Amino acid sequence: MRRTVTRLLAMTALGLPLILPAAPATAAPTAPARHLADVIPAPVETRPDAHGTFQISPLTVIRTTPGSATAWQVGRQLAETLRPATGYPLPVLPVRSTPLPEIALLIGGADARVGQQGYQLDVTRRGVTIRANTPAGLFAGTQTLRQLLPADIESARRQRTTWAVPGGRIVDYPRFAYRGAMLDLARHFHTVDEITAYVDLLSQYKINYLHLHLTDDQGWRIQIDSWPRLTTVGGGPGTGVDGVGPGYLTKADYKAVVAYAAARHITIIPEIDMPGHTNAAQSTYPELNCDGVAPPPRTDMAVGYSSLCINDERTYRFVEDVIRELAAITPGPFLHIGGDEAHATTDEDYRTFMQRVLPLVAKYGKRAYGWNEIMQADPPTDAVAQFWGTGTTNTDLAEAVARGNKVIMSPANKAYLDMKYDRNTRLGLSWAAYIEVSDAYGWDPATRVSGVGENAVLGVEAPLWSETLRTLDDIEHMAFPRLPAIAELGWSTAASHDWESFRTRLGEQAPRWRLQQVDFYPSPQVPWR
Ligand code: TNX
Repeated sequence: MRRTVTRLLAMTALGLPLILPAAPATAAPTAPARHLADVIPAPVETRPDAHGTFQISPLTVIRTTPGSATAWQVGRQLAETLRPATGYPLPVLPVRSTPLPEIALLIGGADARVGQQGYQLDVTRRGVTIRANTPAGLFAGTQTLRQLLPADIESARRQRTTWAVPGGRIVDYPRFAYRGAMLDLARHFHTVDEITAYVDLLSQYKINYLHLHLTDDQGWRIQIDSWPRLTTVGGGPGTGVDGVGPGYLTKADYKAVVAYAAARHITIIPEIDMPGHTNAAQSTYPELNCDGVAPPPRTDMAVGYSSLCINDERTYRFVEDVIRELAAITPGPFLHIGGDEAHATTDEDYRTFMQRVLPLVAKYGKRAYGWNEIMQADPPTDAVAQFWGTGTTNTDLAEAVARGNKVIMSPANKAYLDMKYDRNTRLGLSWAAYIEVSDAYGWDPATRVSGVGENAVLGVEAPLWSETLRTLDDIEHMAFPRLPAIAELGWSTAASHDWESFRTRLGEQAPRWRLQQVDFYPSPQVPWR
């Protein structure tokens, strides 16, 4: 690699301007000057310097910490983001210094506050320097840099002739370590291309976990070798709401999603919902039913009618096979075991089931994660509860927090992306609430539920259930613009929470989304550009 670098440098010094693409035929579109704080999520600290504007030019290089393959990888991703619209070569050079104007991505040397996920970004006339302790922090910094450039940077074609980055310093790091999104593949299947397109959008807003709801009453969407009919039948033709299946992820597909997300510093969390929400498995394998009779497949939207057979050892052989195979292809720390709406399971059976299953998650090296109902089973204190209630009290949850369990906040009437914006929304449900952008933004994860304070909250997650959603456009229309609201609640300080500021910054995202062809909902609450 060294040799390539030297050659590239020599080329750059000698004749690079000669090989630059011709200037675009059309005049550069005008765009307002960006400000350092015009970013979502809002950065912790910004110190603008009006004299420090940097212009990306044909000579700019992206320099990364020598010897760090991961920093170089972040540099390559940044180059790939910036090349189409600028038309500049932006070589990525893992070298100690260059005589050229540079965007430097450096491991180490940042403000001590940035921790494991944050970054420091400095812009002067001579260049941009992003410093972080980890590649994840560098990646977060490059997502900020992207938003500091004119919106045309998102264009797939060369657009304009000047690319200014506003001068000054940003020191930025998250309020919560966990900022998640969830996608439901069971009610309607979503392909690898759709999932990875969603990953691209999530990563721009510093989301670092994607939870995949892989199984439910309507469909089973992940290959399990020891129970092969789960996918060929349970994920086969006619599965999904309204019977529009088939669809499932092979293990190769799943690994491809994991790797794609990892390259964008997003960790995949798989969910197998149990002991309820299991009709797809039970209609495929009769032995998973207490009476040995497979119920018919279901393609309606009802919930709470299915239950695995709690006092049958075959159930636990099945569950252990699934957990073992899934853990083996999941590098992330969490395995989600569902546990919601088990209305067809008695309370006693529910506890019995969870006390058998929770140790299996640990046996295969994973940390158990489940909907808040799992706290009724007194799980070990490293188990994480996902709060999805609409109220502000939950005794089981508060007691679990007192024992030491941590919580992810997904209140259904605030954070559910499948809820309609208002009564006219074409897609989505409304059982929890209508959720306009101001509702999605207008709550605090650390004061939402009594007894669940800042230290008990690991973070936030925005679930997107797919009963009414089929296409990527459908997903985008429900997630945008509310997903960025949840992302800001997870990243930015409570002190910076400010609706007027947020809605203005949100409005400025619209030109980017248009260029990225994101089918967002143009909420009347937002001053769209
Ligand atoms: C409730 S939220 C469910 C899901 C539905 C969703 C629809 C939760 C843990 N369970 O089964 O898809 O509502 O909004």
